[in-house]
Amino acid sequence: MGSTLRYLHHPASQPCRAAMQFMLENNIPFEEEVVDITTDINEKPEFREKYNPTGQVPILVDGDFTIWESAAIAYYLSEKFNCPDNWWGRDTQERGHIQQFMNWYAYTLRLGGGAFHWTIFAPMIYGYDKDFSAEIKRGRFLLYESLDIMENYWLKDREFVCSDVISYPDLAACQDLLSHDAGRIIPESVWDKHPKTHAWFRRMLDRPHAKTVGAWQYENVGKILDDGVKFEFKRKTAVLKGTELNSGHNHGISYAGQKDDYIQDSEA
Ligand SMILES: N[C@@H](CCC(=O)N[C@@H](CS)C(=O)NCC(=O)O)C(=O)O
Repeated sequence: MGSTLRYLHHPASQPCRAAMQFMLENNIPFEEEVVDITTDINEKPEFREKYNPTGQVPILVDGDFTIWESAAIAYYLSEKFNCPDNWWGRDTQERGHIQQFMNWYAYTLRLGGGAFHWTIFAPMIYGYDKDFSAEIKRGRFLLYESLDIMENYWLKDREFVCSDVISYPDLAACQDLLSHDAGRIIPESVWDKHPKTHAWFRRMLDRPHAKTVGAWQYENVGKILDDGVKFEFKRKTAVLKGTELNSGHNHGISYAGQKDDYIQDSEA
């Protein structure tokens, strides 16, 4: 199989954990390298040029081949290591459903991660005196709407989100909800309205590798919530990009209403 796979990630990151769980579930050998996204190391031009122009993790380096986007990493590895076909679909319809889920998830459940990010990490990044209630509200709206669709569509009459066997979307969705669980974002009253989703989530958490990749998050978010621990964030930008309402506390990213030379130039 050639060179050692390098997996650049951070354990607080939902997509990083999902692709890592995929590797562990499939006994894929890799070496992990934690990228400290509490700093701006991943925003530096050298990092972006070498690994990923978006600066985000996870990233997989396989010899002289580099790939980013968690689902693409898992798909690539599934092909490379000839993993069992339950992960990316056993037939045309299952494969279609998996693509459907991953497209839906990217702009719903994933962005609902803002509920966690703006509640738990944002105060440490931007300051405890800032008001993130609008971001949190938006995140919760997306999260709860996603839970409704999980309950009434994806898990309506299936054991796993895309079929009767586990597939990659189960890992992706589970790891997003794991952050909310660690951050105690979802009240019991909301879980009670989503019994199938809650039961599926508990089943997913029982998988040994879900526990392995999720341990850091439960431990450290627990310290924040129970012991008032404050992690030092050296960055001044959102860790979960795309969940900001405006750039008042997110330097370097354009937002509605901001003067944007690039757009003006291309319109000229
Ligand atoms: N769609 C991407 C999302 C990756 C992502 O959101 N990574 C976040 C951590 S959860 C990150 O690297 N944040 C640091 C940053 O944006 O600077 C994937 O699935 O890989």
